[in-house]
Amino acid sequence: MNPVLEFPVKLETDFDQEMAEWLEAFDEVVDDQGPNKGADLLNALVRRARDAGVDVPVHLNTPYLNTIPASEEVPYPGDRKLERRIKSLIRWNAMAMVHRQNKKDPGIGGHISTYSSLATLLEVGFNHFFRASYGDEPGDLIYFQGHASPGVYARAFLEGRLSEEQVKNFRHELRGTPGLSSYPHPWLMSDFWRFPTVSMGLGPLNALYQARFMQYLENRELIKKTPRKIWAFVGDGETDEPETLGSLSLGSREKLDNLIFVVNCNLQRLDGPVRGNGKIVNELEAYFRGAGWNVIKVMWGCDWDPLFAADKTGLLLKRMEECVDGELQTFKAKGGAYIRREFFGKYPELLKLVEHMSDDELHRLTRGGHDPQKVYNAYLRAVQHTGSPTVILAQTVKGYGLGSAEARNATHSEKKLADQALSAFRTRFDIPIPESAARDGSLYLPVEDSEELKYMRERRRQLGGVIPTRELPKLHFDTPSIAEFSESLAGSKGRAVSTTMGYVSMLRQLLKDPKIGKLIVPIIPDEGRTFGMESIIRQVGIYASKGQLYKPHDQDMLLYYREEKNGQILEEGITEAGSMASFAASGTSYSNYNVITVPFFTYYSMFGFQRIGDLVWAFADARGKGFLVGATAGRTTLLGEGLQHQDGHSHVLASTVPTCHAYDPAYVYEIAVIVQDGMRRMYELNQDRFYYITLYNEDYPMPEMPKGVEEGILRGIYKYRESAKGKAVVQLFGSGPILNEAIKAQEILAAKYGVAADVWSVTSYNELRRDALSTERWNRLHPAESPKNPYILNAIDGAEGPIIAATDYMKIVPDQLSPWLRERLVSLGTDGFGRSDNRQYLRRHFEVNAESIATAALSILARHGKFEAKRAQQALLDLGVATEGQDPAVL
Ligand SMILES: Cc1ncc(C[n+]2csc(CCOP(=O)(O)OP(=O)(O)O)c2C)c(N)n1
Ligand SMILES: [Mg+2]
Repeated sequence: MNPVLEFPVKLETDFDQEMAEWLEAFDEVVDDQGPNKGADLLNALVRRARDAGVDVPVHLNTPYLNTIPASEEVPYPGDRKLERRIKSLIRWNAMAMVHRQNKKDPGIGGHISTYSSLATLLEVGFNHFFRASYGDEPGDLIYFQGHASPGVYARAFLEGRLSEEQVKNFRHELRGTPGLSSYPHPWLMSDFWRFPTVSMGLGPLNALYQARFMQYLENRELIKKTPRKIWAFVGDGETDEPETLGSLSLGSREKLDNLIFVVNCNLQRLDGPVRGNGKIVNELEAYFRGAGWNVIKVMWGCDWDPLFAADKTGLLLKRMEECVDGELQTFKAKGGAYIRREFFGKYPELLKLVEHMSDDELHRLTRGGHDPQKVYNAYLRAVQHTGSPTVILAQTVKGYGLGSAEARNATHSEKKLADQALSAFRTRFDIPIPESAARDGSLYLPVEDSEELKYMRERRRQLGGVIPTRELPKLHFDTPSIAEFSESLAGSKGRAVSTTMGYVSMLRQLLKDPKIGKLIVPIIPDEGRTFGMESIIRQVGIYASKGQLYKPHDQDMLLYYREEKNGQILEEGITEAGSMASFAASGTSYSNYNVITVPFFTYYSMFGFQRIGDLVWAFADARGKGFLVGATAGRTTLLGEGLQHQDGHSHVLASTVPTCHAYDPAYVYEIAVIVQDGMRRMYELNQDRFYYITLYNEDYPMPEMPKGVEEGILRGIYKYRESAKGKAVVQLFGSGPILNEAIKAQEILAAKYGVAADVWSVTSYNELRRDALSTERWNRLHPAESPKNPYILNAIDGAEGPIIAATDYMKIVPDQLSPWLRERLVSLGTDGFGRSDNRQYLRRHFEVNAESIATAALSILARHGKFEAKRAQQALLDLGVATEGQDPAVL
């Protein structure tokens, strides 16, 4: 029995006496019959108390102690001395790489205090837990705390995976020798890092959904079941991000015992304490426990064990529990004498408890996260635990070992150490380099056949190889030929359908494909019905790890709500962030699981980029592939929903992501061409890119694909309908459903004003701009050679007159081409806040209807002296375009 739980301290009243008897009886049950019977007894008592009307509070916190009592620990399996030595060398090199770089290049930055608090937590993992493979199967997936990257590099340096040259180029990525990126970026170090984690909160969220995706792949028999784990190292400050804690219940709901979070509770964030006036460990314990996670606290090192054992009254625990984190931090910052006076000194009994210890010994009393024995036992429990995910709350010291920077508020921003601190570091961790080299922050690499290097390598060999590494296995993918999309290419034969409907039937076809159908991962955040995806739910089922435990009320209907253990759809509920995390897991499965999966994440376009843009950015960094599909797109096409639903800017945001290829198709055959080519590029040609496609809910007849337009669709523009009335004097560009408005405008211009216009479908201004920029760059860099034309200019070669570009997105989308189209270009778009109304009124309001397009053409023709100005003015009146109203962009 743990002595600190003994009670009462003093038996002063009859009630104290009675309580002592109850506790003694309870102790007997536990001692004689085991802890389970103790728990039964307690539960029965709680039930009885509730029946009797006693208000029994729910406690989610356990005492401020290690969850695993010392008596239950197993001995450490490694060579503690050698491991400490290795860890010291890593600590040194991690610190030295930041220090020397900042000496050389002031302001280049980097972090030394995060890794210093994390070193033991990582090293125990590297030496005993993190498997790089399970036989032929891939190994554990580790999400590293981003700011601890110098420590991860320092280990790889000792392992001989990174050269001294590379390490010396930490944060110097643009020099002759490749350098090391500041943080985990697969884009920049594609054979090293797997997961971008440095934007706080994204790592834990992605890890959580990764764990679920791993089970999904197992349950769908796309990968073998292995004991593989996902480890996510999380900062305690990072837990303030809603993404970190916002989806915890998924872990327990799905029984993700393949997932382990390790929260590095160094009690500090960047500016100061995480919970100076409270206790972050208690707060997190309650949070995780409440969400059904297995919680293991690693609070105190082995050197506290004898003190706890000697403290028969529970006073030491009481003292710990009454300290807020701000005090705990101060104790570490101020040293042993202060700890004796302020911590132990509060109670004479506690002073007596430590009277045999020096001030220095008191200062060195270890926090749990720095004690390999405690950490090892926590990890062992975590990997053995079944039925729920585990969180390890490990108490550490920020800036551990950095002398004067230890546990200081400013430690996070410390980039350099003073000479004296460097010397002290060198002495404390016994780094065998001369004093002068230490002051320069020289790196230290032991000789090749040193005990340290041999031990490290052997440990990693036993664990299946080195970590982190990102692999790129050669995988085969059979892209369906374009002929297999024939239904989508054939048009709707006059039937009015939306691009969303066309896309859904295309997806249904793809899901039936005998070769790649099973690899498709449809992801929806509770909008399946909005997009008419019921038929897909019926066809392939919703993934539900438990199957369907109830009879759905609509079971008798054809399109019932079908959940299955091997269902294919990830129906995430109302979480775009969670869905995006699933998209990331699927979009990188080619590297993490050696299996290509093709995610189609279909969502309400407004709640995409602007809501979860940072996750999209991380997805691109991770070299994710797949299709983001923004449905109910367009500020005037989505009717009725108003300001917070009508998306007129996601294409602007999409344009900011370098690997995102964004398309705004008008017709279903355009979508088919884009999707087919996209699969070919991503999975056959292994291009690191992904797609954003907007879909609309406006019904209109889908034409059959004209001949020879494929290249234009993919590159961004093709002529859709030539003027029927002689050579055009004006060009009309349209995208999405606004293409139909351009066609109507063409008819108005011809019929009422005798003006001939061509109509072009612009599927992607973003693609056209990227092509033009790269051509222009080439021209700039090769002034002696004849200049090349960007695709846009070649495409419209010979087309005369001004260009009216109309879109359901902001004017800045077509304006992207203004450097090349210059004064020819007039953009009409939906700048401003949306409104609740129908399409007719919305398009009139935003001036993107056929009448606005036609009059814009007349207006610019008039300015160019090609049309009578008065007639143009009259046309505005005749066609009902308000000329004196306020600009919708500012309304
Ligand atoms: C989304 C986001 N906001 C802000 C930052 C800047 N930032 C970098 S580290 C840090 C403090 C981290 O504290 P904690 O999570 O406790 O990690 P520690 O370094 O203490 O282990 C902050 C605010 C960031 N990286 N990401
Ligand atoms: Mg912290």
